[in-house]
Parts: sequence; structure tokens; C-alpha cells
Amino acid sequence: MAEQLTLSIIKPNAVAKNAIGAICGRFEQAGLQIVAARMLHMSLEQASAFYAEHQGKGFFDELVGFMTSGPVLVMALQGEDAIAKNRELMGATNPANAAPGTIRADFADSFTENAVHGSDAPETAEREIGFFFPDGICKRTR
Ligand code: RTP
Ligand code: MG
Repeated sequence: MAEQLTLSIIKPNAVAKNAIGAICGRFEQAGLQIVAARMLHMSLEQASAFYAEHQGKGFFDELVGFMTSGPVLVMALQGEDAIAKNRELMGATNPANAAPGTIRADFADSFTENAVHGSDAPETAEREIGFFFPDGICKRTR
């Protein structure tokens, strides 16, 4: 598998419970490098644009309301097979189904407040990284 980039978001509930360090530690221990990071409190416009693929779905308003409820930490992660590796570390979307030891099993509060976001494909990762880091990232070469 090749070196990849993926976008990670530590969501407002995980930031509020002071879990940034614990979650970033899991990424680093798994060999993912943080190559961009930005803390921000998203506007309704930003969150709606970021989640445009989910517009019209039943959970959209709740999702956007939650994602704008407090600050988030947005990161680009780099590593071997980074997209799948990150999603494995995250666990299932619904924390009730998340395997023990995954980030969502340990830090999620509900289906909506599930602690983290991770890109689901290379094209999505490229769009999502460009969305939050339009000026580029510090991609590692060593
Ligand atoms: P994410 O995009 O956050 O990494 O998570 P995902 O791919 O596993 O889930 P996705 O289907 O893309 O949904 C995006 C986020 O919307 C919320 N959600 N709530 N209550 C519900 O039925 C429901 N379904 C989705 C979650 O916060 C999910 O991560
Ligand atoms: Mg998704």
C-alpha cells in the first residue's frame, strides 16, 4: 500500500472532554504523522459546505448543529494506507457498533457525537484537505 494523506477532525464533544492528546497519541502510535493542524469553530456555512454530500438526509441538521457547537481540531494525517488505517482506529460510525479500543468506543457520546471524522477515499481526502488547508500542508519526505 502506498503513502496516503487523510483528513481527520476531532469533533466538539471530544475537544470538550479534553481528549485531543489521547486521540493524537493513537494516530502517532499507529505511524500516522500529523502534517497539518488547525483549530477552529466552524460556521453554519462552513459545516454545511463540508458535509454537502449529506444535505437532505434526516441527520443533516443535527450533524451541522453539533459540528458548530464548539471548536474542532482539523488535521491532515500522512502515512502508509492512512485512509483505512485512520478509519480502523476510529471504529464504526455508530459507537454502539465500534470495536473495543477504538477511538469512538472510548470517546463517542452518541451516533452524532462520535468524536472523530475521517476521509473515506483518496478523492474525498483531497477535497477535504483542500477545504481546510487551501494554502497547502507540510507533507513529510522523511
Ligand atoms: P465521518 O464522515 O464523520 O468520518 O463518519 P462516517 O463516514 O463513518 O459517517 P457518515 O455516514 O459520513 O456520516 C457523517 C456523520 O454524520 C453523523 N451521523 N449521524 N444519527 C445518524 O443516523 C447519523 N448518521 C450519521 C455522524 O456524526 C457521522 O460521523
Ligand atoms: Mg463520512
